[in-house]
Amino acid sequence: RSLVTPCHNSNVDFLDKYDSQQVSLLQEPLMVVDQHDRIIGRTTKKDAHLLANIESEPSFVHRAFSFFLFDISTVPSRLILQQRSTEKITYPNLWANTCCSHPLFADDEVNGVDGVKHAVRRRVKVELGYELNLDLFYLTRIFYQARNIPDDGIFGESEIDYIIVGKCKQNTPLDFKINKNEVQQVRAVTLGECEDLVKQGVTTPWFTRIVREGLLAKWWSALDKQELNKDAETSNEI
Ligand code: DMA
Ligand code: MN
Repeated sequence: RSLVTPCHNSNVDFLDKYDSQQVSLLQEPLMVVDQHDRIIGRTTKKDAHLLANIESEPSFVHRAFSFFLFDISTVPSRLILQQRSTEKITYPNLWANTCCSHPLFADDEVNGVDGVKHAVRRRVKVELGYELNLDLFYLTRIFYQARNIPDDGIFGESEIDYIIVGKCKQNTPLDFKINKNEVQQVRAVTLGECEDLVKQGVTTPWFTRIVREGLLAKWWSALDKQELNKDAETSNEI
């Protein structure tokens, strides 16, 4: 298969209830990948997130990223969290890591870890109004599926998610110019405060899982030990 574009639900009538700016972004071209994260086709953000497509073809998976920016100028260090805007079609109003989105099916974003880092810089600029002039590190990839929250019966997620980390040494939130259509607010929080937000039930499913499974704590301790000075090896393990 060179092209995978399931379209069970291609009419746009049901999109009327969502924010028009967010609806227009559903036309973005995304990569469809196999279980080893090899690119096997191209789809749209809309088709990639339609539950009808995900549920009828569980192997219909797209490439995504989750970016974690740590402010290491304080002790303890802090992670920048964002609260998603009310306008987001998926997971509105919930708290998550610094920035999440998708590398596009486009020349400068299809090329593995480098392509994903390009997407991280692009989306941090769009969502937070911030030029990321610092090194980014690739840690691992996670396979992730979920229904939307609140569950609209229309959208969900089915993706291979690249975990990308950055370290900064300034009071970064003050430098952000947040895009209100994407983000309500940002906060710099300790690991304990992340765990509290998860307990309150106000975090996205992927962030909740990363915290509950101890992954965030593991990544955080790698920062403190200064271990994070290069990309992890990419392997076929996902
Ligand atoms: C999608 O994030 C990526 C993950 C890891 C769930 P998103 O819904 O914030 O994407 P976008 O900002 O492009 O709408
Ligand atoms: Mn996605």
